[in-house]
Amino acid sequence: MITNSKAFLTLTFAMSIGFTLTDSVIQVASAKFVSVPSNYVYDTSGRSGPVARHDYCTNSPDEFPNPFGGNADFRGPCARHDLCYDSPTDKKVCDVRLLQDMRKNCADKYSAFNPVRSACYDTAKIYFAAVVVAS
Ligand SMILES: [Ca+2]
Repeated sequence: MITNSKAFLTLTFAMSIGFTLTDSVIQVASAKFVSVPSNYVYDTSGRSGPVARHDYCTNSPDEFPNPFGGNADFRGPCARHDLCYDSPTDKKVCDVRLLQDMRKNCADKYSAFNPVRSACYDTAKIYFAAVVVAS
């Protein structure tokens, strides 16, 4: 698990190499649940795609661990991120999309009035920072 100070450092690093995480970049219009695509084959044996490991979130947990109830599911966003890396799409576009997709699943799971939603958003940002550093 990534500590908060490491998350801060990685996030600062992500922003220093050209990411600008303004609200307009990460805010999403709809909170529709992002599922695992039907063409995604889960495989933990190693490098399964041309670039990405098809193991959902690789070095991070596949869910936001809600201490008060149900977890938000990040498998769909991570699976789409893996497929995006294997496509010609720019990595930065894939990374921002991952953040947007995780936020969608946070918003799908927790209402706007639930404080767990913002904790889930924070976790999404940490994951985002982690993939940026790992790539
Ligand atoms: Ca992966």
